[in-house]
Amino acid sequence: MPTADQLLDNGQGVIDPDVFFEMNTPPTNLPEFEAKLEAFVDYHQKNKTRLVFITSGGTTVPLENQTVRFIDNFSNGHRGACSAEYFLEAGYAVVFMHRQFSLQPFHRHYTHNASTGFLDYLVQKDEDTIAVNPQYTEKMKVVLSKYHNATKNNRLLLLDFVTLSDYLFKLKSGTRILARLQEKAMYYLAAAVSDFFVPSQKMHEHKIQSSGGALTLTLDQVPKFLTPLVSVWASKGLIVSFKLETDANLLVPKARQALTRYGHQVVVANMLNTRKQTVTVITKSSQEVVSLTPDDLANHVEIEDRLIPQLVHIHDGWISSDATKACQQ
Ligand code: PAZ
Repeated sequence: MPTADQLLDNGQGVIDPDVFFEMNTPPTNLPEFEAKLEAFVDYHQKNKTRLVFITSGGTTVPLENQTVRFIDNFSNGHRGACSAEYFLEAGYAVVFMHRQFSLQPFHRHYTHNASTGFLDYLVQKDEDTIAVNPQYTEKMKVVLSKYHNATKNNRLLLLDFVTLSDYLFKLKSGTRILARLQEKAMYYLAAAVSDFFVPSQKMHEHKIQSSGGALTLTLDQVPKFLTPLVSVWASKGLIVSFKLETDANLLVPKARQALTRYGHQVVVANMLNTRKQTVTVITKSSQEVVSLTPDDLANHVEIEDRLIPQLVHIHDGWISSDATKACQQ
């Protein structure tokens, strides 16, 4: 088998996406992932429901094949979990492909909270009865009803990933399964995906020993998977990618560069420290800043409440432009 170094496609240390899939082993639960997704997509194709494939949370980069240590990132999946709820509200069926144990739609209101743990939401009524603490009942009734509405109508499918490789195999497979929905599918790529990794061929098999002294790591660049995603895997769907920066001067230029390089439809640009208050929605012909006002913040409005309707509107246009193209043929 060729080594990663022999397969560099452009002399800059980046391998071709196809080569990545040849050189890495698919996750063992890929067949189960595919079966669940096939059934969900079939169901919604028959019901003519629009479907959004959301990726959420961060990918890990293992340093050893038998992994003790890995590189991680900051993302806890808030953007993805929150967005899923607003897409459900807008009538979409949602595939929520998330980092295992990151925030999930609806559950997010009661998890990952530094001051309130699961048991704090409960009170003991008598020896045999436990109930929701009355201070949380009103809000919980609303969340529970929306959650039941999504699950009883089979409109929310939860699928997970952990490593970068796991994510990329599932992204490829998942987008190809959704491709049959053509323009009715939206791909909302909010996961924080590592740009660097250790190819399995270069990875230590066992736990790296500290007796070897200081550890020097060399990471390869992750292939640009948006290229095949836009041109082959999901070419008919509406593709929304995210661009995260910490330097405000780079944000819009890098987002525009991504649109030009990959040729997809929308980039949502956000800054690390203000991502919950402001995002910029960028298309080839438009650029709109979506921000929460001080009043919105005081009323606990979430930025996704403003962002998702805009994307649904862009999706409306995408679907009708496709219908127009079909009529003209
Ligand atoms: O998961 P989270 O709510 O903590 O963060 C969301 C986010 C910043 C990861 C997302 O909005 C985003 O920008 N995703 C793409 C990151 C990137 O440029 O790879």
